[in-house]
Amino acid sequence: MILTITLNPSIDRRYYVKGFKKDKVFRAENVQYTPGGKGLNVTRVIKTFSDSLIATGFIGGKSGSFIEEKLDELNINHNFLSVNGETRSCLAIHSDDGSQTEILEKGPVISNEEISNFNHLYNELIRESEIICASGSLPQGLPLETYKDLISVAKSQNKKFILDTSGDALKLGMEASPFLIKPNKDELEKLVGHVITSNDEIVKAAKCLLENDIEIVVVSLGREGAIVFNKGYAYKINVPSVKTVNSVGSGDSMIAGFAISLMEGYDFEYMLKVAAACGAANAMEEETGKVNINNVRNIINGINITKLKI
Ligand code: TA6
Repeated sequence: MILTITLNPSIDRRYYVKGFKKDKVFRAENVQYTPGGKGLNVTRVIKTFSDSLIATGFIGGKSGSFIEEKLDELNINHNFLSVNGETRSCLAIHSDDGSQTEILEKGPVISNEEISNFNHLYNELIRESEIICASGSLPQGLPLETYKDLISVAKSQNKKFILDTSGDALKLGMEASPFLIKPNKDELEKLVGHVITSNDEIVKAAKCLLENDIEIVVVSLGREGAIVFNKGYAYKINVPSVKTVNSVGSGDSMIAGFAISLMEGYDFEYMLKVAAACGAANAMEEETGKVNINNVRNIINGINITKLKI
């Protein structure tokens, strides 16, 4: 089973606004509210392929209830820790010029007691899970070492832990050697402390990350696909171009593809294709964190992988 962790979930509010500019008043033409936060986007894509899944994290207030109702409607198993704070919203404003502007709230302040209660819940839920996916930012009140501690517990029980976050939470999480991380180019530059301008520099930077005893390093490159590093090889994944409607959540969908592939025991290169195809298929959908299985299958057939010794 896959356990997804969303410590800072969100109601993702997506607006389509023609001619969007700052300092003006607009009426949104198309509004969508979805249970979001990176981990819940991952969750909803996993659900497209398998029911062997449970979602956890912190949830609070009316926004939290909205999210739990939506997950119930989607028949997604969940067991969140209720907190006093209010679960946040994240806004994505899309416009006819193809732009998308995101405004991400910080999320609620989590108390020490709530953190302790979550750790007990996590230790319960992890028993039945082979793969753990933790994605997204930390809400206020959580120590920057939170992911590092969760990974250490998972590794002590030989569970595979996939971590998709950024900044110091990622840097510290890496110290516990998660099974897979997926920094995008910006996150990779922050990790190595310098600008990256070529694929050679990506390779060099990723090799440093592999030294943390991380099994798989995925550097997601948006429309350029991704470069995956594992056991002394770099795999450049070339994805066929797709009609992009909304690319928000594509990185999360890629994580879902890796989790599903690990659970199903797919061979390594097929896993790369599934993950990259999920990312591309998500961009074809208006809804964040959604893929159409037929699109995933068609994209897989169009993917080629270049394998290089590093
Ligand atoms: O990756 C897209 C997205 O998950 C949005 O749906 C929004 O929820 C945002 O990222 C949250 O990011 P964060 O890193 O704060 O968890």
